[in-house]
Order: sequence, then C-alpha cells, then structure tokens
Amino acid sequence: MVVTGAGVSAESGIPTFRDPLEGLWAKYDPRELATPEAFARDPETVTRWYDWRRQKCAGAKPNPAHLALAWLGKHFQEQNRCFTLLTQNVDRLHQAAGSRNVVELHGTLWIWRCTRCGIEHEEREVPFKEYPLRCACGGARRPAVVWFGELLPDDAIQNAHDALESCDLFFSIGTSAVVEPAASFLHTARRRGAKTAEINREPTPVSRMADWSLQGSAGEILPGLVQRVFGI
Ligand code: BJW
Ligand code: ZN
Repeated sequence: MVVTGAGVSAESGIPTFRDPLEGLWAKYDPRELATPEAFARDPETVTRWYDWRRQKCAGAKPNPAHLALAWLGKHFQEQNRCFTLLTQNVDRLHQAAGSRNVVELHGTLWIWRCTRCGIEHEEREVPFKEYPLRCACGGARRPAVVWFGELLPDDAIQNAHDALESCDLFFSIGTSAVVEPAASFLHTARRRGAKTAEINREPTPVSRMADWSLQGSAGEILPGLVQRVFGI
C-alpha cells in the first residue's frame, strides 16, 4: 500500500504546497488558497490559481517515481497480489504513468462542480475563458478537490480503510505527512502489524515511526528500490 503526496510530482515540475509560489502568485500561500473560505471570498483569484496549476499539469509528464509505482501495480496484479495506490495529488500523473485504480483522496483538478446544482464536468481545456467558471444554472463552479475542513469522498476513505486492514507493507512517499487523514495512515498500518517505510526529501512527523525512512528524491530512490528488489 502506497500513499503519495506533492513531492512525487515535484520532479515533473509541479510545485509542492511547501514551495514558495512564483511570479504572479508569489504573494499567496497555497495552503490559504486551498480553502472553501478563500473560494467564497474571492472565487476569481482561486479559480485563476487552479487554472495556473491546470496549465502546469497539462504540460507535465510522469517522472521515474510515477513510472516505478505503475510498474509495481502491474507486477503485483500479474501475481494476483494486492497493491493499493492512494494519492493526495490532484494532477492525475499516476494515471498518466499507467497506474490503474488510483484512489484520489483529495479529488482532481480536471473535474469541476457547480456550487449551486452540484453537476460535475470534466474540464480538460486550458486555459479557462472566464473566472470563476459559471454553470448553466448561474452558479459558480469550483474544482472537485477536497479543501481543508471538507470531507474526503466516501469511496476513497472506504478504499483506504480496506487497504489498511490487510496491508503488510506501507509506503509514504513525497508527503509532508501533516494533512489528515492521510498523515495518520502510516500509524494505522503500523498498529495493524504492517512494516512501514517513508521516502521523502526531508524528515517528517512520521519519519521516526517508520521502519525505514529513506531521505532523498522519490524519482531516484523508487526506481532504485524496484531495480534492487525485482532486478529490472
Ligand atoms: C519530495 C520531493 C521529491 C519535495 N521526492 N520528496 C486531526 C487533527 C488536526 C486537524 C485535523 C484532523 N483531522 C482533520 C483535520 C483538519 C485538516 C488537517 O489535516 N489539518 C492539518 C493541517 C492539521 N484536514 C482536513 O480538513 C481534511 N478533511 C477531513 O479530515 O475531514 C474531516 C474533518 C474535518 C475537520 C476536522 C476534523 C475532521 C481535508 C484535507 C484536504 C487537504 N486539501 C489539500 C488541497 C487539495 C486540492 C489542491 O491540490 O489544491 O490537499 S491541502 C494540500 O495538502 C493538498 C495536499 O494533497 C495536502 C498534502 O500535502 P502534501 O502532498 O504532503 O504536500 P507538501 O507540499 O505539504 O509536502 C511535499 C513533501 O514532499 C515535502 O515534505 C517535501 O520535502 C517533499 N518532496 N520534492 C521526495 N522529489
Ligand atoms: Zn449549476
């Protein structure tokens, strides 16, 4: 079982939540833009920020970390063994790398939902033509992502809990491990008897709890591990 965060996409050129924003966005803190309050107060700015991120993601390619995880998923499936990939990322780069059944804990920025009637549509074209986007019903549309204080999708939580029940090896990769509930998954896996490992550029609150804490870039460490364990 693997849980990934923004660090896994960093080597594809997508800024993490801890990186200071560039250019026009330098004066904003991403952790403050990703909230229902920010959208209610200033839907135009929040929509422009997500559109800027959509443009970065649209041009991004999966990196060796995404590809190694996709290889692992395929390998375990061929062996009829369980492998669950949960991601906090909204960019869909795991899917672009070939991973199947990715559990999107925080939704995706490719789907937008009307705040009035709830209808959802995939929005692949970049950039948008209006800010905020408007639904046919007149409501403002927001990204179908999970903001602070919002509940994660029921099916994602269910999948996470099912995987935690039976998991024997748990990896936390490229996440600062401060945002709940994903931050607690390593503790839960460990309590249930799984071996736990972390790959991250810097120490995090779960580093000392993990059986193995590998400090460095996911795009180097993951392919290296796959090569050593599976000889490919
Ligand atoms: C590399 C690298 C490389 C760089 N290789 N590594 C219990 C206690 C206290 C609070 C709460 C609690 N339970 C819930 C809460 C409230 C809240 C929360 O967690 N607050 C904390 C901050 C304390 N959680 C929620 O509100 C969640 N909802 C929920 O739990 O509902 C029930 C509930 C609500 C309220 C109270 C109690 C219960 C929802 C959380 C939604 C988070 N949403 C966001 C935005 C998504 C949309 C978008 O993308 O815009 O999700 S915020 C942001 O953080 C985003 C990320 O998915 C998430 C995690 O960030 P991540 O991925 O870890 O990125 P970074 O940037 O933080 O870290 C990157 C790491 O990579 C760094 O460490 C780098 O070093 C490393 N790195 N390059 C390897 N190449
Ligand atoms: Zn609507």
